[in-house]
Amino acid sequence: MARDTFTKAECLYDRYVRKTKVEPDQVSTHYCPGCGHGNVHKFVAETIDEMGLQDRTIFISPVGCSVFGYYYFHLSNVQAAHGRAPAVATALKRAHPNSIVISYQGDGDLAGIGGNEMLHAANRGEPVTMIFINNAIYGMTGGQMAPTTLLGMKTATTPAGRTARNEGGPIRVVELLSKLDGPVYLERVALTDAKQIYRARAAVRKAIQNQVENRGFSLVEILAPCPTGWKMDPVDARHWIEETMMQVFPLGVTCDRTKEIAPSEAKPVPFVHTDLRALLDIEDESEGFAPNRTHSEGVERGVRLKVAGFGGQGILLLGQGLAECGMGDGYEVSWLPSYGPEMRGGTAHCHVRISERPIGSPLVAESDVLIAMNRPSLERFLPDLVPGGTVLYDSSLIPDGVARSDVRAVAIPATQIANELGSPRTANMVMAGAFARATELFTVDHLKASLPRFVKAKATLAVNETAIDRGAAHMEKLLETVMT
Ligand SMILES: Cc1ncc(C[n+]2csc(CCOP(=O)(O)OP(=O)(O)O)c2C)c(N)n1
Ligand code: SF4
Repeated sequence: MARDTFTKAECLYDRYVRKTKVEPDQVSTHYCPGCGHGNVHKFVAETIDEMGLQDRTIFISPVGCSVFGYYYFHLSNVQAAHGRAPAVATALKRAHPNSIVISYQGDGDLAGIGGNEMLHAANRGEPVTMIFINNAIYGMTGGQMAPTTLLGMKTATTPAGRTARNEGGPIRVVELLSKLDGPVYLERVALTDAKQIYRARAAVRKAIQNQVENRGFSLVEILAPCPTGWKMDPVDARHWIEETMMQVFPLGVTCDRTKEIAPSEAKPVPFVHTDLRALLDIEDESEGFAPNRTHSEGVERGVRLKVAGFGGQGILLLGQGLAECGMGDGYEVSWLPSYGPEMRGGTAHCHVRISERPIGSPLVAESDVLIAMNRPSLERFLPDLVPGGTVLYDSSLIPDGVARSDVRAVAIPATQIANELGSPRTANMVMAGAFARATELFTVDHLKASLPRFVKAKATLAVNETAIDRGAAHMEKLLETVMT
């Protein structure tokens, strides 16, 4: 007897292991009952299985309810910043032309904050697949108006209903993009009844197939229910799409040039290597201390550093200075400042990486070294320091030390030394000197030579140099004590 067996697609995880400690191991998704995202995840996953693309596919999840795509898809996953998925997709596809890049976005993400990104990726005809979930609302944040919200529709931000005069009319994405030369395939489908769901599945399949055959940019807009945001039950939500949404967003293909373009092999986009400094006519500031590093043999040198303190202590400058100096010394470096309420008196911090190898991410989740310039910063970032790591802390402001016995705690009275120099703001450079001496990633002389690259007030160069020397000397003394 013939029997159909329905199984979960291979490229969806068996169990959805989440970060949360409350429900770490789940068989259900986080989506609300009746939500359209689940359907579409299934189409994408089944198509990838059918076409044998699991090892080649990179799924880009957006900011929105589908942000957790990586909990479900057993693929390469990248989670993009709000609206930036088309730019991320562009970069990934250009860097890995043989990969299958799927940008999956909601209407707030794709047509709102990321409207420009979407438009230009389509206009450039990037050969990627974009799946656009149009549920006429910002689902994740509680139902605010989206660019696709219908006129008259009441949302959290249009309590009296959207009006053309105040908010403009709903943006019809596939019609808009059809006026461009870039796209090869644009279609709007809907998750209403079985027939339309089947069509939606076929459209997703075609958009992915186009990429496999390297035909060009494809986007499928899917009218999807958001029962929670619409305050409807799942059945009414599907009817509402049919009766109301489809009047404004008619289903159908708005562009199909697929047949005009022969299948081909994806080729890398030629990348022109240019001497940017020469091109931009930038003075070579590194003159005087040209990179002098040869990569060390055996042990790889480098550091994942967090620098933290309060606004006004020159925390970001300290991190930037160490990164600048590392760069001048031939290291790969990154500096990631954290801006925010910290600027107004709370904690300020930055992430710095200095490495002999290319740096994958500027984020420092776990640090090897922490420079803590006040107590709140120490408390906040000490847990991220790896066992055996080093914390340099300003003992003038943190007199009671460090409450961890598995790390090396080094007390540097940075503020006191800076005060002795008559320049309290140089406490950061005292720390920089101590850091240079402690890590020996670069010499103290080199650090001083690089000062003009990041200290703008030239009149303060001399006192900053002295502060570096004092920090290094203090560290030297501590090291001597340990050795003897
Ligand atoms: C830069 C930035 N701005 C705003 C937000 C808040 N935010 C999170 S999700 C979201 C809207 C998502 O709506 P949509 O793209 O329609 O996806 P849905 O949740 O409906 O699937 C917003 C505005 C954010 N996280 N980041
Ligand atoms: S809020 Fe809407 S889009 Fe988000 S999970 Fe719930 S039903 Fe889906």
